[in-house]
Amino acid sequence: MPHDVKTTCPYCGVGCGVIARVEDDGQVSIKGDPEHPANFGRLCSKGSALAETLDLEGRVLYPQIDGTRSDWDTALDRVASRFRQTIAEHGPDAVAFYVSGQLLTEDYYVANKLMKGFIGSANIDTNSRLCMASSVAGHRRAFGSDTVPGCYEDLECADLVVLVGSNMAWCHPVLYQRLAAAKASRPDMKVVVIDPRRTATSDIADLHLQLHPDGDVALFGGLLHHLHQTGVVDHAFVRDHTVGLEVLLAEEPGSSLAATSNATGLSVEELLRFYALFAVTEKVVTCYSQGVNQSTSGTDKVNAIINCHLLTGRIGRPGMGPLSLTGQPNAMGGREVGGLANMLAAHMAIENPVHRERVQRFWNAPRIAEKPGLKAVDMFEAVADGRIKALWIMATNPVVSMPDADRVRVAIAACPFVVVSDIQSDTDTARLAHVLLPSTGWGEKDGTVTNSERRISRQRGFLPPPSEARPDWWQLTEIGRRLGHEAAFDYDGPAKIFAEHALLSGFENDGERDFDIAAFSDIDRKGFDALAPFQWPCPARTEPRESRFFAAGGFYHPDRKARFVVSRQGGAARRSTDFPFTLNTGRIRDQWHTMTRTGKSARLSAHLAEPFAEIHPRDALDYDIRDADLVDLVSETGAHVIVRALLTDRQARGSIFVPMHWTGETAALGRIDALVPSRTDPVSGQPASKNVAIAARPYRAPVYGFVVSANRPERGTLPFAYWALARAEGGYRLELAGESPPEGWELWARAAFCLPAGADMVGYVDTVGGGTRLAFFDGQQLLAALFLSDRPVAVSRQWAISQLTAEHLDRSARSRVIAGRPAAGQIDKGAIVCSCFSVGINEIAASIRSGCGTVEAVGQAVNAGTNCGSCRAEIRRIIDAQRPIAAE
Ligand SMILES: Nc1nc2c(c(=O)[nH]1)N[C@H]1C(S)=C(S)[C@@H](COP(=O)(O)OP(=O)(O)OC[C@H]3O[C@@H](n4cnc5c(=O)[nH]c(N)nc54)[C@H](O)[C@@H]3O)O[C@H]1N2
Ligand SMILES: Nc1nc2c(c(=O)[nH]1)N[C@H]1C(S)=C(S)[C@@H](COP(=O)(O)OP(=O)(O)OC[C@H]3O[C@@H](n4cnc5c(=O)[nH]c(N)nc54)[C@H](O)[C@@H]3O)O[C@H]1N2
Ligand code: SF4
Ligand SMILES: [Mo]
Repeated sequence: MPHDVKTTCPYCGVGCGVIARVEDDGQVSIKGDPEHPANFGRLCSKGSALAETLDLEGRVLYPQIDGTRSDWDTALDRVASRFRQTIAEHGPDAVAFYVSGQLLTEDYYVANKLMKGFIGSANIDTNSRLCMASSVAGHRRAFGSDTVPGCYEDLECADLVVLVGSNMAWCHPVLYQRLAAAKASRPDMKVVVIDPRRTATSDIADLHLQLHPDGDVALFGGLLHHLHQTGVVDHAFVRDHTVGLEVLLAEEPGSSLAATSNATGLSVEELLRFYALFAVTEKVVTCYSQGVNQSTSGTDKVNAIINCHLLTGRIGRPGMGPLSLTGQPNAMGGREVGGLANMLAAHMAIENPVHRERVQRFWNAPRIAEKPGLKAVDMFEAVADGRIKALWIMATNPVVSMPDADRVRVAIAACPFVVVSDIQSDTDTARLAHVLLPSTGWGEKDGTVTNSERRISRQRGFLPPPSEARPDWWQLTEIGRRLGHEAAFDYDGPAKIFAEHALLSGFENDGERDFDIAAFSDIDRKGFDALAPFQWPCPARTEPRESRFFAAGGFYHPDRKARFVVSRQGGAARRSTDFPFTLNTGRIRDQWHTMTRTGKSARLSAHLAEPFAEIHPRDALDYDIRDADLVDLVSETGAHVIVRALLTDRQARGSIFVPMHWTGETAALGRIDALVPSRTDPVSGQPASKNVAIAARPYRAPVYGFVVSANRPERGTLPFAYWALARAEGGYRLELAGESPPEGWELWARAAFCLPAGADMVGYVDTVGGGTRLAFFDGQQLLAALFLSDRPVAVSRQWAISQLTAEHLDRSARSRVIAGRPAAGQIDKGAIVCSCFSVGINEIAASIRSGCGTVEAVGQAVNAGTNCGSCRAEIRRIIDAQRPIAAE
C-alpha cells in the first residue's frame, strides 16, 4: 500500500510542511501539507522537485579514509584518536567543528554539547555566521536575547510590509505567495522593497527604493529622526519599556534630507514617500534578510530597523514588528542549541558565569568553554596558520561558500586532519577530507527544525538509509563515547536528545530566558513521532502563552527594557578606478546554495543553467561587453571568475550581481566567493558578501561550444578556460569556451563523453559561419551533440536537449540534429521559465500572440505559473515585452 509521511522541506527557513507519498515500488511523490501552518499546502519550485533529488548518484555510501573505502569502527576510531591526540598535545582549542544551519536540532545539540562541555573549547561555529549572525547580534543588543518577536501571520495582517535586502519572491517563495495573496485581497496594503537591484520581489512593490549598497543605516537613521520630529512616537512604550533614546538622538544627530539622499542614492521625494508611508501606517512589518545581514554594518542595520519599531511601539502586536527571515531550514534551531561560537546552549550566554555553571551542571560535564570560540572567518584563519590542527566539517561546503574561498581551500588542504560528514562525495570540500563520513540525508533522517517564526516541525524519514549512511547525531555521539563520555552521549535516537534539549530550555529558567520548550521535557519516542508543528515558547507551565513577544515589553535585558542602539553608517560602495564595479552576490530561484541537491534536478537546472553576471547595458557598452559574451571578473586580490554576461537594466549602474551557486564541480571558474574578501561586521563577525570592489572585462575565446550528452563528462576531461555543466532531461548540458582540444573535437568527445567505440558520427562544418557540429548516435539514440562556433553559440538549447530523448529514425532526423533547428511543425520551447511544468519562453510568447494578455490567461493556456507561482513575475515581464508585437 502506498503510504504518506508528513515531514518538512529541507531548504529555506519558511519551513513548509511536506507530504511524501511512497509507492509500493519505492517511487516517491511530494506535495504540500495542507495542514501545516507555514504553507497550508503550498510549495515552491524547489520543494515541488524534492523527489527528483533523492537518487543515489554521487552519494557517499560508506566511510572513507584517504579516499579508500573503510568501515565505521575504523573511521570513528581514527577520528577519535586524532582528536584525542591533538587535544592532548596542543590543548582543546587546537580542534574545531564547522557545522551548519542544515543540521537538525538534535545533531546540532550533540555537536555543541560535545565541543563546549566535553572537549572544553568553544571552537564550534557554523555557516549561520555567514547568514544570520548580524540578526542574532542585533536582536541581542536590542532585546537582550535572540528573539524573533513576530510570526508569518503578521505579513498578512499588516498594512505596510517593508522588505529590506530580501529577494523574497525567489528565496522565501511561499511566504512571498502568502504576502502576494494578502495584497491581492486587500489592495490598500502597501509593499516597499529596499534593494539596490530590481528583483522579482520588487514586482509587487508599490515603492522600490533602489538604494546604494549599504545605504540602509542612513535610510533607517533618517526614518527614526523623521518619526521623532513629526511626533510619531509611542511615548508610553518608550518610557516604560526602553532605554537609550536620548543618547541615540544626541549621538546620532539627524541628518538633513539632502545628506540622507546623498548617502542612500535615493531622491528626497523617494525618501519622503517612504517616511510618510511608515509614519502614517500603524501596522508595519519590516522583514530583512541578507542585504541587511551580510555587510560590514550588518548588525547596525538590524538595530537601525529595530530602533524605528521601538520608537513607535510597533512590535509584538498583530501585523507589527521587525521580522528577520532566516535562510536555512534550521537556522533558528542552531541558535536555540547555541551552535555559534559566541553562544551557549538554550539561549544562554557564554560570557555569563552563572549560565556557564548552570549548563555545566545540567550536562554533568567535566569542563565548560570559558570564552567564546573562533568565528568562521577567524576559524579558517586559524586553520590556515596551523593553530587548528583537526577540523570536522558537517553539512556545509566552505570551499565554495566562505569568503576568500581560494584561501579557505588551501587552508583545509593543508590542515593535518580533516573530517567531512556529507551526503555527496564529490563536493569541493568533501574532496579534501582525510575521513569522509556518509550521512543520512533528507527523507532518511529524523529530527526537528525551527523556522523563521519559531515553529518547530518534525522532519521524518520515509526511505531506508542507503548502504552504510548514518545520521549526523549518531556520528557525533560515537565520537563522544570514544572520547570517554559514555554516559553523556548514551542517546538511542533523536527523541531522547530533543527531550534533553527541552529540559535544558526550562532548567532554572522561570521566565528569565525567552527560549523555553520545557513542555516537551519528557517526550518519548512515540510522542516525538507524533509531534505536530508548534511555536515556541512552550513552557511547562500551562497558562496560555502569546505567540508573539514584547507587545507589553518584557525584554530580556536584566532591567527588562529594550535598548536603542546607536548605529554607524555603513561604508558606501567600495569601488575605485581600477575596480569600478560593486559585486553583489546572492541567490537564484531554482538552486540551493552549492547545488549538491537541486543540481540533480533537470527541471530546476533549466531556468538558469550557467553562472552569470547581471550587468547594466550601459556599463556593458562602456566595457565592450555584449549580451551572452563571457566576462572575466577580477577582485583586488587577483582572484577571478569567468561567467556569462546577462545585460539587464534591473541592475543599477556600477553594480554587478553574480549568484553564489556555482562550484568547482559545475564550472571551470565559477566560485564567486573566491572574489569576496574576508571583510566582516565588527560586532557579528559576519562576512560582507554583497559589496565587493571588482573589475570586469570581456573574455574572448577562439572557440565556443554547447554540448548535450547522455553521459556526464568528468571534470578532468574539460581542458577549457570556461565550462559549465548542468543536468538536463535525458543527460547533461555543457557550455564551453577556450582553445580547441589538442586531439581534435571528435577524439576529445569520444573520450570525454565515454562514447562506445561503435558510436556513429554525423558531422558538419559550416565554412561560412565557421561552425562545426558533431553528433554521435547509438542506433536511434543521440549520445552527444557538439555545436561549436567562433562566437557564442546560438543554437536553441532547449531543442537540442530534447533531442537526447527523441528517436532519430532516419538519416534526415540525424542530420537535423546538427542543423540545430527543429523541422517544420516541431516545437522549440525556448528557455524554461516555469520549472514546475517545464514551460519555455517560446510557448509563453506564442500564447501571448494568440491573445493571452494576463498572467492568468497564460496560465490557463499553457499551465505556466499555476503551481508554485514563482515565475509569475517573469511571465508578466514577457507579456509586457510582447505587448507591442501582440498588438500588431
Ligand atoms: N532559491 C533559493 N532560496 C533560498 C536559498 C537558496 O540558496 N536558493 N538560500 C536560503 C538562505 S540560506 C538564505 S540566507 C536566504 C537569503 O535570502 P535573501 O537575503 O532574500 O537572498 P539574497 O539573494 O542573498 O539577497 C537578498 C537581496 O539583498 C540585496 N542587497 C544587496 N546589497 C544590499 C544592501 O546593501 N542593502 C539592501 N537593502 N539590499 C541589498 C540583493 O540585491 C538581493 O536581492 O535564502 C534562502 N532561500
Ligand atoms: N558570496 C556569497 N557567499 C555566501 C552567501 C552569499 O549570499 N554570497 N550566502 C551565505 C549563506 S547565507 C549561507 S547559508 C551559506 C550556505 O553555504 P553552504 O552551507 O556551504 O552550502 P550548501 O550547499 O547548502 O552546503 C550543504 C552541504 O551539506 C550537505 N548535506 C545535505 N544534507 C546533509 C545532511 O543531512 N547531513 C550532512 N552531514 N550533510 C548534508 C550537502 O551535500 C552540501 O555539501 O553560504 C554563504 N555564502
Ligand atoms: S518556500 Fe520552498 S524552499 Fe522554502 S520551505 Fe517552502 S517549499 Fe521549501
Ligand atoms: Mo543562509
